[in-house]
Amino acid sequence: MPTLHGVNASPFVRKVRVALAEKGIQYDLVPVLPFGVSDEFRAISPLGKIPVYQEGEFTLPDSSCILLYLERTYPEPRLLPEDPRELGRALFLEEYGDTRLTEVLLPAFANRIVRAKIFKQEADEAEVKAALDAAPSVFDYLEQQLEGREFLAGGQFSVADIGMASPFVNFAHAGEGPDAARWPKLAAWLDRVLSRPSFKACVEEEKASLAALG
Ligand SMILES: N[C@@H](CCC(=O)N[C@@H](CS)C(=O)NCC(=O)O)C(=O)O
Repeated sequence: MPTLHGVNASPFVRKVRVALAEKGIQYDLVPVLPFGVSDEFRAISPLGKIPVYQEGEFTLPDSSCILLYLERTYPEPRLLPEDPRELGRALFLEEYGDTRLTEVLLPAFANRIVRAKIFKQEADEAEVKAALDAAPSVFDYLEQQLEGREFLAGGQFSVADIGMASPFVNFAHAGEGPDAARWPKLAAWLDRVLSRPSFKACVEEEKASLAALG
């Protein structure tokens, strides 16, 4: 059985878990916290980051690389559009989710959950606010990308939806979400994507882990 190294509340680990669930692949999740990783872990993750996916001797870091590997190895159901332009769009929107969107949405989680609940330090609400100030322009962009579309690319659920929805789960854990009155397409898309069994199973498990932190 494949192994996934990482912790459940990471947006990048979640991307891989959702893809594995969509493709019906069983795996073991081996907990690795992304702080001060061991030399042994660094040997399979040169950047010291989670997730890393492992099948026997084969190891692969980086959620986007893992998703591409899974798509080639387990092609059904497809998580990448066939059309070359939609494929390019899907990969770019996944990248946007991994970078710009994460920059804006993760500070709330990093402060209110990681800092306050795991490290028992005071959340830096000024840092959260600075990140949230950029949220409207990012949400406007997403609202535009969803114009006339049920999913972000290729008329199907894809890596674009996985990569873009995943940081919103952390945002929700931190008590935040986009205003549905101002960004109705974004809110409806998020409901649609997060109500898939693949995402729901992750979110339920994460809520239980976070509740146990007190
Ligand atoms: N591009 C990487 C990003 C992974 C990433 O940043 N993971 C975070 C945890 S959510 C991490 O391991 N951070 C530790 C570090 O940056 O040293 C991917 O898509 O997997």
